[in-house]
Amino acid sequence: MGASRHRLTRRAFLGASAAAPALAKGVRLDFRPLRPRAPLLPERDVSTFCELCFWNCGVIARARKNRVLELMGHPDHPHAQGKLCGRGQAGAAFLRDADRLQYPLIRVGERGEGKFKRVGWKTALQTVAQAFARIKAAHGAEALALIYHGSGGAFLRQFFAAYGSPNAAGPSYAQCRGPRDVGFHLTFGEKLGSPEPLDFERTKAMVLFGSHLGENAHNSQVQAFVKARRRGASLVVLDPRLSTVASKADVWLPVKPGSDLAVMLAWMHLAIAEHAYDADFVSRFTVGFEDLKAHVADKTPEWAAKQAEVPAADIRRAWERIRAAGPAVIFHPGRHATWYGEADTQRARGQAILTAILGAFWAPGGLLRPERATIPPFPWPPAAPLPKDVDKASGRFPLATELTTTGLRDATLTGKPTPIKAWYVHGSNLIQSLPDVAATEEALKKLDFVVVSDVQPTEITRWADVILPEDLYLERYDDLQTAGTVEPFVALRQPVVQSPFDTRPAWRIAKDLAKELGIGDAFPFETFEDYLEARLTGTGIALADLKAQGVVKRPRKTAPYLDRAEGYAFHTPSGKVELFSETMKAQGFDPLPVYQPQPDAPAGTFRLLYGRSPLHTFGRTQNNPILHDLEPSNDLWMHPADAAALGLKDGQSVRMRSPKGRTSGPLPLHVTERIPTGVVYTVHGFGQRSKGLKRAFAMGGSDTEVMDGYRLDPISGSTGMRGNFVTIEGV
Ligand SMILES: Nc1nc2c(c(=O)[nH]1)N[C@H]1C(S)=C(S)[C@@H](COP(=O)(O)OP(=O)(O)OC[C@H]3O[C@@H](n4cnc5c(=O)[nH]c(N)nc54)[C@H](O)[C@@H]3O)O[C@H]1N2
Ligand SMILES: Nc1nc2c(c(=O)[nH]1)N[C@H]1C(S)=C(S)[C@@H](COP(=O)(O)OP(=O)(O)OC[C@H]3O[C@@H](n4cnc5c(=O)[nH]c(N)nc54)[C@H](O)[C@@H]3O)O[C@H]1N2
Ligand code: SF4
Ligand SMILES: [Mo]
Repeated sequence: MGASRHRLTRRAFLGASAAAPALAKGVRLDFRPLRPRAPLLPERDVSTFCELCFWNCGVIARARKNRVLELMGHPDHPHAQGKLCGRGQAGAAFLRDADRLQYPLIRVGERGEGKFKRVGWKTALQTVAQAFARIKAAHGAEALALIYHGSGGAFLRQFFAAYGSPNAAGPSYAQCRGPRDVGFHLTFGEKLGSPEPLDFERTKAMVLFGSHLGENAHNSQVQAFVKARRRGASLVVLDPRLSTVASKADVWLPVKPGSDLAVMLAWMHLAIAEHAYDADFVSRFTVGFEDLKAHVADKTPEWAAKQAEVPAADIRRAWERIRAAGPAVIFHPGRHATWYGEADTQRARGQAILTAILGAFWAPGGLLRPERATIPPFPWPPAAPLPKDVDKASGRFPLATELTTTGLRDATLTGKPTPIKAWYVHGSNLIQSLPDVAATEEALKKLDFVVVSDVQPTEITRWADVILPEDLYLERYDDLQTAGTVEPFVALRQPVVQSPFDTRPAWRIAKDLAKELGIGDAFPFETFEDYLEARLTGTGIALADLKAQGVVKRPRKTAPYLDRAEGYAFHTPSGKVELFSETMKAQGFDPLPVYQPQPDAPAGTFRLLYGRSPLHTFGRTQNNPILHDLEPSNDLWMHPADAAALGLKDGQSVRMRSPKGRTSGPLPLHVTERIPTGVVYTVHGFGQRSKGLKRAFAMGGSDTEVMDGYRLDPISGSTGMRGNFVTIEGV
């Protein structure tokens, strides 16, 4: 306020109040009366970590009373680096959303009809406990399946193990990173882990297969990528679509869907033909190089160019950049890798083999050796050994590293190898995350009992017999985060505010359910602080410090790079990096990655491709008030020639239809040359069919809804989802 403005005291203001009628007639007040302001309640900053996606970035939450005012990136948390992505910043908007699940519910109509009545926690938990006890008595505890995603899942898994069921799985394996994990594990004998341990800081070239960074908004990885690019690192992107990151590339290879491996084989061919591979690494640490050499002898860039439908000259141009950078090259292993079936594990093998022969394994600028903080597990009481899970009992997927969700669904439908009679679904909207929705719905109908623990009424909750509403991530404790790639660290999730509703954290639900079932001893702690204290004992970390700081970094115990002179015994059968995999051969799979072309789209249909939006995570953010405002719907990308042939115009509403007649949409058509003909593309997670999500309901279209099936990868057990073809119609 300018110095010339009147400052009015309360007395003067009262004295002037006679002028009020004149003022009311339109005289402008050029002063603001001074009113004694109520002192603001103090603000507090609480450290925690984000749950809007599984990057789990450290957050500093500013709160006053029971309100969160602002969420900020934690400066010391390696996944946040002081920043949050757009989704993370919008997290607090969930807290007072009336659409939230507010109290436990029990089904009153038919299963799937979506009719529920409110009950108390005691009734809800007793209902679950009675059903579980009944099923265990009749079919054994292995007839109970847990399907989970997210931080609270660990406690439910503990509950399932204590109660005797081995059948716990998440879509983050068979619908996400399964083939990648298996391909890298078969080659190096190491877990790849999350975040992907990529040395962006020192890299000289980055090669992305799909991996649409920037649209896929994994916070610190995007930041590291941007810094590497600014530093001058080369960028090669393979993607049939001109993704955001492809538009920034030095070389963009718009490969035909499913042809990445052909290009990789050509690069292996060039590396060997030009003696540009890392002969030292190859001779010290690998087996099967001569087999590989013979395998790629005829895989010239010209051969690959025919498969991938990109110019051979561009494959060579990309190779020149890779060659110049070696061994400081990142062949990004990808994350969502369940694309085309068996080809997926073979594609991951291709990425791993390139990493190896260029010497980029545990090397500066390539893949680095990740290190997690070692915090001893909670001293859980010993439990009886578990029987085999359904995949192991059926003997399928012997090379898989985790149980598959689809294996649980199959066992539910067929009763084989052992029947599954109940699902406990925690933080996973299976209607959106599993391809072949008809099979999921049939399985849900067939089950004796379904319990869903969620925070909002997404589609899966409609199928529940009992709904257990969880606290939101800003209202609860969860297990310690002990991640790390370069810097091992421990981070704490702790309540910032209290839930305004009758909701509870997963750890408490698991513990109380155990008690109801007479196995309360399986959770030998009273409060969550007791649990945390027990885990931190002997670590030198005080809970009070962790609460205050949110993140504690730990010194590394291993070097981030391989010491070649010292050597290393790889955890593979040969003790070496397996370019040629005897393990795969023994199981009847190609021991060297063989390129198999994907079929073209049948006439009149389009291959359905999908990806991410930086403002949404799967189907979990569409109803967030802020994110909904920013991006209420997805759209469907189509090439101008295809749109013209169908007589469709940019911006008009269209619907997707599967061969079995399942439809989704309407959603707006985006006519663009950024994708090839014969392909359509959309962002996953929209087209929600739950009316309880008042903002998100029926906005856009669901890719999953029109995925009639999947191409099974018999190596990892994963479900390739890009072999689905759809027709598009105007509405
Ligand atoms: N904002 C946001 N970020 C996220 C997520 C989110 O929901 N929202 N989810 C997170 C999770 S769990 C995951 S797994 C990741 C997924 O993200 P990514 O691992 O990056 O997923 P991709 O499937 O590799 O990338 C999708 C891209 O693949 C392209 N593509 C399709 N077919 C082919 C092909 O045959 N070859 C090649 N080279 N490219 C192809 C598509 O055009 C699209 O651009 O994102 C993570 N990050
Ligand atoms: N068609 C198709 N299918 C896909 C993908 C795709 O791109 N297209 N992507 C695949 C990938 S990469 C992945 S990782 C999986 C992801 O699959 P899911 O993990 O099943 O992901 P969402 O569909 O987001 O389901 C998350 C559910 O958790 C709930 N939720 C959110 N926060 C919390 C919480 O704090 N506590 C609890 N209890 N619940 C919570 C949400 O409301 C929602 O119902 O999907 C896979 N399936
Ligand atoms: S990347 Fe974004 S949504 Fe994911 S955890 Fe980090 S801030 Fe949250
Ligand atoms: Mo994923």
